[in-house]
Amino acid sequence: MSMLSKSRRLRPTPFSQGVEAQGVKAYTVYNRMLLPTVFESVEADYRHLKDHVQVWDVSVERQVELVGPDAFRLMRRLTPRNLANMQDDQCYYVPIVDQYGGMLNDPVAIKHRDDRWWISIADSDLLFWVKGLALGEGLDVKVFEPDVSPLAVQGPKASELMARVFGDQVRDIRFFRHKRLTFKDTSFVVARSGYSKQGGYEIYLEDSSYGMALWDALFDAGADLNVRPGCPNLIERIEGGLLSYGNDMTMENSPLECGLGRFCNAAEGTYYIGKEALEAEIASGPKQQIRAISIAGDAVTPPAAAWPLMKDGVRVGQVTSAAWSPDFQTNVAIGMVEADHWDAGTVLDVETSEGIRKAEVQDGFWL
Ligand code: THG
Repeated sequence: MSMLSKSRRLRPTPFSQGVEAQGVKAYTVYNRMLLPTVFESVEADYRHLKDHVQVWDVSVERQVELVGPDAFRLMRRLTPRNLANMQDDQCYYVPIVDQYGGMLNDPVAIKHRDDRWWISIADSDLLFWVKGLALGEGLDVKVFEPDVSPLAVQGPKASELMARVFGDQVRDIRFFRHKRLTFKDTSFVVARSGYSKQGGYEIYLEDSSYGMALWDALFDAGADLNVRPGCPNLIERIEGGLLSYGNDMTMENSPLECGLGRFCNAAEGTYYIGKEALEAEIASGPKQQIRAISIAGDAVTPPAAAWPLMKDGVRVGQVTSAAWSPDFQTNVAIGMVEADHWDAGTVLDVETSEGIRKAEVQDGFWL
């Protein structure tokens, strides 16, 4: 494959030096930064993630910070999710939709206080939408991208490694909660979260200059745990049903289509962008929806474009993520399927880049 020309627009991360030194083999571009996709091989990285512990440079999960008296008001405008009971140490997965109910992003919101929030974004320029909304509604809130870069520690030994660096308090952090913990002469927000189903943490590095010190501290402390650099793993995230914005859904899709209907529960009387459109769709039901899909035969080459799902020569959906699963001995996939064909057990044809295969709708992801 051809090379990627680097320039100032492809921003480095505070951990790039470590990622390069430890042998990253491939990157993707995400929020105009480089996100590692392979260290050893996708399958070797998968095995290691499920058995040990990995450190992931997920700085590409950029933060949109909201600060000011109207920060909470702006957050409520931004998402159909009910934020009324959210505590100051919680993180919520929040769909963000436009006035037509189309998904603009599927970030994690981190609440610090009513007047201070981070929105940890997926791959779209959400900052512009949030700044525009604050301006248009005349809200008293500052919206900006802070110098914050998440570093994820994922895998079954994540708690052990984190406890060695941050102390045993990390073990008390519950899922999607966060706590500020000291590191050298500073401190970082540490959350129990991350883009894998293997368990783990995300450290929100504030101040890039501490990046390599944090990176090195984790690798020094975890040598006997077989800690390695890693990254979101294609196979593991498909097995777990973790969606990828821009791949599995776009602005063309509603949160109901994405299977995120449980997060569209804003309190009665709360106005958010997209409310009318979502309420209409809740009444009629979505026309298509995300499904777990298995693809027959030997290992597929993962898709670089959507693969049509066909029934008797008619397109009834598409597969957007697919990979061979060593643990389940089948090709696991994520697809969007029309209502008439989305029941578990339905067999369709999928037009992969290497020919037609049988695809079967599953009753859930591989957990
Ligand atoms: N962590 C942080 N920021 C992120 C991601 C992350 N920004 C980009 C991207 N990932 C956003 N997308 C997701 C998708 C899924 C989850 C988190 C972010 C996730 N889902 C859990 C699940 O589906 O099981 C839990 C959802 C819930 O029940 O609340 O974790 O990974 N900081």
